[in-house]
Amino acid sequence: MKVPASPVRLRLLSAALASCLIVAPAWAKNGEDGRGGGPKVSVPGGKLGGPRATARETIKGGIKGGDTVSPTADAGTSGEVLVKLATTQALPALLSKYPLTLLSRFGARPIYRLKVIGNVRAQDLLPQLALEPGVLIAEDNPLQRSPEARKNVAWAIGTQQDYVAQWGPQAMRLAEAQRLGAGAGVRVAVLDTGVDLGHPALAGRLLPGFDFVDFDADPSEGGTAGQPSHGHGTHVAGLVALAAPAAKIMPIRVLDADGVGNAWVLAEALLHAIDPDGNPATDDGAHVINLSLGSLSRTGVLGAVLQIAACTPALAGDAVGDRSDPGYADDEARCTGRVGAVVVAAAGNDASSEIRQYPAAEGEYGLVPVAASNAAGRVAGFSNSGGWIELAAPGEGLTSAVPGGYATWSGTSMAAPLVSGTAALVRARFPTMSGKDLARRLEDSAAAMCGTKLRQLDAVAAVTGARASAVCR
Ligand SMILES: [Ca+2]
Ligand SMILES: [Ca+2]
Repeated sequence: MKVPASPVRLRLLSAALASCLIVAPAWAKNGEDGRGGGPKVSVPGGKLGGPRATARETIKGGIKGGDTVSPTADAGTSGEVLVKLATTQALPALLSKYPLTLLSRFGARPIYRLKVIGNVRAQDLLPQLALEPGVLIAEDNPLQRSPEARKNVAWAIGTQQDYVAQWGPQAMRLAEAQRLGAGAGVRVAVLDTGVDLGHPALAGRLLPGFDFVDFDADPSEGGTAGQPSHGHGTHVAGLVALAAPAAKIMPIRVLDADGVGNAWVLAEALLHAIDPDGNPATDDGAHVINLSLGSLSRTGVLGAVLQIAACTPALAGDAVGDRSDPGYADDEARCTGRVGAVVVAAAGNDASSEIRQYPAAEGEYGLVPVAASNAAGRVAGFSNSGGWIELAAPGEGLTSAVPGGYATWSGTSMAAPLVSGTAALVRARFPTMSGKDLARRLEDSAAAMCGTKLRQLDAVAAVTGARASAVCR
């Protein structure tokens, strides 16, 4: 088991929601408080240290700190800098020239989390760092949130009956797809607020996970029902289980009960998901990774880690894709003769065709951004819908598990796990299909929707490879 070396600092949202009335049954076992660290502030926007050629498209004009989205902008974690270097040898020179100290490192890879010492501000160092020889990426460490936490979308109590019979699975033709297979043998990692490990909806479905918030092996949900994202991970995991009942779920806690984490923790968790035992020779990693979270700040380090997860070929000299340092040997070994993971990411709840939520909008191969649709077959009013998104899945008024029972929730966070579960159904039938091809298949097989260029997830078409209806319904 890889255990990260340093504690993570989380920023707590001040907005508390008086939401959820909840009665804890005997099988609910929470009580842990997931909070850590103090309030931290205000480093705007991620910055890439070099030109960035993305795999699928060149993304222009991401949201930057200070833009008009300030109420929802994601500040960086205070005084921290993430760097990706060309070689490990480049680090000592940086540490001697700048007021920086090493907090942690990604295994043997030349990717580091650094702390700024003294009164210097991280954002003042970034432009200089980016110009140093051997520095491929220098950026801050932006907060990551569940999109529902960012928009204060709470859940309402639901029932087990609502869970097993609801509109979403019907709209994506799930029952018919499951007659062809239920996802056996596939591992789906859920990087979220943790899960209720004792929830009946997840019984027999869970693999060992990890808690990157508290750094322990117990990824139970933290906090209490009054906190805006308490239950988020359990809800998401329940929807994966609904879509792929025979798949196994690896719960990894990266967000606290307020739905907040940061980019470094997310990157560490992604690496854990693809290789939980830290041995590239053993095939124990997730085939599908669900990210019902994000940030308005783009980060090159997360892009690099997504490429590692998807086994995207290295690209020497490219800020994100360069893996020429020997520190990436394990990544090459893991990908040799195996296919990469597919990463499914919520597109965000900003009701915008302009705003991009990252990492969903990173534009990497093997990454599927997911918008939310509603029961009328339209894009949900809260969902992002820009041209960088192709796929929508049911995400409005979905019932799933929460600690202590069931709840109905709306968000792109709920749409993503239905896509992840469908990806598991496809992966079970085609174990050698690459993450890149699987992502493409989910999008290409989707059904036309009226009034939008987005297409709706069709589980049957995804599994069979047929093209779904081109006529909107
Ligand atoms: Ca824990
Ligand atoms: Ca392994």
